[in-house]
Amino acid sequence: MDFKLETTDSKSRARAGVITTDHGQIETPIFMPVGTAGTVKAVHQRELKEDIKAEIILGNTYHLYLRPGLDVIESAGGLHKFNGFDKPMLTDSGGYQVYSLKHRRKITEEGVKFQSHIDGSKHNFSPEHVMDIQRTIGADIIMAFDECTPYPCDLKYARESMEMTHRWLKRCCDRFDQTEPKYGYSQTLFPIVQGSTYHDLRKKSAETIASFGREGNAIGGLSVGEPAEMMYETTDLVCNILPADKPRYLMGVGTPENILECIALGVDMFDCVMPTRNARHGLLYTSEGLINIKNKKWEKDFSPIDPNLGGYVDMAYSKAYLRHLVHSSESLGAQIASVHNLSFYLWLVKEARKHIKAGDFTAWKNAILPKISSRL
Ligand code: PRF
Repeated sequence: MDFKLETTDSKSRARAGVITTDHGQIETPIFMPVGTAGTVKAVHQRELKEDIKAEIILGNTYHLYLRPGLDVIESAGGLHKFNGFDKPMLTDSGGYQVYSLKHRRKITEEGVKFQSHIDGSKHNFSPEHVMDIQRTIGADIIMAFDECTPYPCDLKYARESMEMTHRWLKRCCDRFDQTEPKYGYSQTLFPIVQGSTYHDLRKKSAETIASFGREGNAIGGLSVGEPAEMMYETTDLVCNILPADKPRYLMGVGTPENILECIALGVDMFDCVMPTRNARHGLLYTSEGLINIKNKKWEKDFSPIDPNLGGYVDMAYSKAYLRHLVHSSESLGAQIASVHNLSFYLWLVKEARKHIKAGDFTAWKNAILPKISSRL
């Protein structure tokens, strides 16, 4: 993997760059649609590439390991061959998914014992095992095994958890560096900063993670219920420590506003289930503001979903028709809304990139934020 920084904004710390992987290039800042089980829910690969213009998507170690299982993925020749998406992919390590299981898991120094949410079967994830699994899945960027602390989290727990995440990182790096990719293209490992909302812990974690000298770095443990201001403060502090010449990935973030504010702080990569999950519930992000498409207000609004985006579904379908589909629980409603919301997120980061390069990012951000955050 290679990262070239093209422009750094003079009035904020926003950056524009290009990541190159063996499956192609990613222009940053970028949003990565979430494809938990090897599919971005309700979206075809062709729509991902041609309509949404996704440059990289996410998969989840936890879900893919449980179903379809490594045997199937390895027999297919890796996840790219299995799901037909031939552009870059990233897999999350399971650190967050296992944390979300709450009652079905036990964390020790060795790793995590957990029960499948599918059939209750028992499994173990260790840092070494999670590296092996991600070698078999075969994503271009793979994530270290970490513990994502909840919010709020007491200082003692946060410190001990962070220290364990750092020891796990050493084990991840050792295993990763001793093994080879399985499918003839290269993979890279991103470590994850933790430390809850404690500034001294975050500083320590960012310095430790930076000292590993990997090709990119991630920030975890945020967007877990803390106030947005706290997330921005923590992101700011961490971005000031992580090396400027490597991509920075803020995990699981967030709203369009969160994304623009964190781009301003120096984040290059984002992922979040919000655009797809909200789409399935009828909440649409548009260039004019937020729309609850189920509202009666849209019943006879035959205007296109969002003419400013210029994407296929945004022009081909009206608000009234999409309202009807979502109202009737038609699966096409979820499809159109998901393609639309992801198109909006990708449009937003592309606009951000354009304005970083043009030198007017902050003015553009301040002008667009009230508009896209308003409720129509
Ligand atoms: N760790 C991992 N994945 C994640 C997170 C984390 O802390 C988050 C936190 N928002 C989202 N996804 N491994």
